[in-house]
Amino acid sequence: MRRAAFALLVALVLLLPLSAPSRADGPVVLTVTGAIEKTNRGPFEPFSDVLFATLQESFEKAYALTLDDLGALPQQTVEVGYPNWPGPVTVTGPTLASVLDLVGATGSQVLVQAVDGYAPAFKIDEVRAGTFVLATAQGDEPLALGGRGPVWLVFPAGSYAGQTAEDDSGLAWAVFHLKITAGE
Ligand SMILES: Nc1nc2c(c(=O)[nH]1)N[C@H]1C(S)=C(S)[C@@H](COP(=O)(O)O)O[C@H]1N2
Ligand SMILES: [Mo]
Repeated sequence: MRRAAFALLVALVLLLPLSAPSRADGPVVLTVTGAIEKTNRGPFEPFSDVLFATLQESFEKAYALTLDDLGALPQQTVEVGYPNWPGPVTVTGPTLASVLDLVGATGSQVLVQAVDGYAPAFKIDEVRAGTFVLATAQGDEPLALGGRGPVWLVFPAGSYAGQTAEDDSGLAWAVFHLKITAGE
């Protein structure tokens, strides 16, 4: 009996690492940090997390996603245009809200940070009420790093209070980091 209990304990300990949410194949393209309930990797590590270090970002909790992870979420296609663009674009990807749900975001603000350090912030209430897409493809073409990809935040005009029809400034391209905070 005691041996059976011990065997059960060993089995449980061996299974523990498997209970963390797993990650689909391929390189991580997006990492969510901050006020989140779920994690699938460890805290900030300065040598490997070098882009975070360069942008003076650090974190305790993080959830890393590959393109396959993003592709496994429900996909939303939107056509969006702004006056300074050559024309409307049709992009596809998971909604920002679905990624916030996946990681159990508990804060009220999300900072959407791109590889060049560009980092607009949005109220999570407005993100949930609107159509904010973490686009990974334009038409049938995956978005390229060097172009607007691999992840481009796309939303139509009027998506947050005060956004004018001309203002496409919050549409961050080459997004690699979502930071969830309590907000102001
Ligand atoms: N990564 C990143 N995304 C960005 C920016 C930026 O500097 N870096 N500029 C923003 C601004 S201010 C505008 S107006 C739009 C359009 O800029 P673009 O012409 O460079 O696409 O992209 C937004 N997304
Ligand atoms: Mo801009």
